[in-house]
Amino acid sequence: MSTIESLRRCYHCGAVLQTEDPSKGGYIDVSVVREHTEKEVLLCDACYQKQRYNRYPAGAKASKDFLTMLKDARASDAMMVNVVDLTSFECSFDPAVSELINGLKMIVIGNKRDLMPSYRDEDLKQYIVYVFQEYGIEIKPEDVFLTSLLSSSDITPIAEEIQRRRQGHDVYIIGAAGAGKSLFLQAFLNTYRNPSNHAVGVSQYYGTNLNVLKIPLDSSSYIFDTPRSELSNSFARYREDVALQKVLFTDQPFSNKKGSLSKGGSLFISTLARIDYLLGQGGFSFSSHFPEKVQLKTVSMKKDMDALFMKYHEKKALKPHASFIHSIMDYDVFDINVTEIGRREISIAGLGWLSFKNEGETKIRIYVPKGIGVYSGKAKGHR
Ligand SMILES: Nc1nc2c(ncn2[C@@H]2O[C@H](COP(=O)(O)OP(=O)(O)OP(=O)(O)O)[C@@H](O)[C@H]2O)c(=O)[nH]1
Ligand SMILES: [Mg+2]
Repeated sequence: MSTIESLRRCYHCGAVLQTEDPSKGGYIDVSVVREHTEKEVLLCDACYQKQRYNRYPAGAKASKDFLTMLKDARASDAMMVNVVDLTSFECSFDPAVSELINGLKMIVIGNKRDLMPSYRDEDLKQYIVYVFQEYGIEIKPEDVFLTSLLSSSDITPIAEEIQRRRQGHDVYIIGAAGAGKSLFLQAFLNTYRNPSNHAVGVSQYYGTNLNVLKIPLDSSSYIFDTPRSELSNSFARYREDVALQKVLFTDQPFSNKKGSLSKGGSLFISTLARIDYLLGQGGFSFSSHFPEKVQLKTVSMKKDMDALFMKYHEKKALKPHASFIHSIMDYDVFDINVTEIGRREISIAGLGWLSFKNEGETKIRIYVPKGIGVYSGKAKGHR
């Protein structure tokens, strides 16, 4: 009589587990099979890696109500004033939003210019165009305006441009949490005289639960300030952590520090994030851009880097303290494989960025609190 053997399969992808050929599906290291009983659930090595590493970083996600509002805006051929935080907008794109706003009349306000004085205006405008294009939104450098709305609120040229471009249509101010929408609106109101009998006020947007500020532009059109996104994938989501927000929402230029890591070494960005240098040509030299009061620490290869990182966290040895982190499992971990040659950048939503020159293949592992966005792309040019 022949025997029937039940084959073990990967719990995640369903591939039949095998220990012979790492290049084929379902491969699992033989030691893992030996260490686990027949009854335990097993993952093939590829799926195991994906469980902890290489998952996509959290994307920005607009609420259903917000999308309903944008559909309405699109149907009425409205104009978009898209406010972005220049220091951190790369992770703020929701594909559903991009699709709805692409092709509409649009200007982009690149705000918080004051935080990055070493960059040239033209380079920043080009960079915004490049990132928007990466997300499928076509804009030109002349659609981009740079502002420092915290310190200077004269936006007369921008207000005039909006009036000129909107062609009688409504205007929607959109942008990620903390980008500067409300400051923009305040600055706009400084230049504003109500030309209608309608009052300026907050009301519920038709068909949604959103409370929007409505400012009449003439007897039949309005400018809408849309509310903060509750679904932020940036550090702006930790609103209740006042001490942290004080450090991150700064009026001092980001500090630009040079540093380097040897293979296996790590950069602790306080304990808000961590970057490990896994693989590359020689050492990893970088230029870091974070708010001045975020303390950095470089560490050379350690047997148990996670334990050391958590020790720094528990002892509050680096500032600002990440009060919402309780263990290493509160971080998402991603591997970034950079193969494009030239100046590249890795940015962490709402925190800052690292730029570096890539000369071959560089492999970096990044730890961020769960739900925080991470972006890897071409670097912004700077002097
Ligand atoms: N340094 C600097 N900080 C700014 C600038 N604009 C905004 N900020 C900071 O960012 C914070 C948020 O600005 P808001 O105008 O409230 O942003 P918002 O887009 O309305 O944010 P939500 O309503 O939460 O979506 C401000 O309180 C400032 O601390 C700027 O030009 N420079
Ligand atoms: Mg606001």
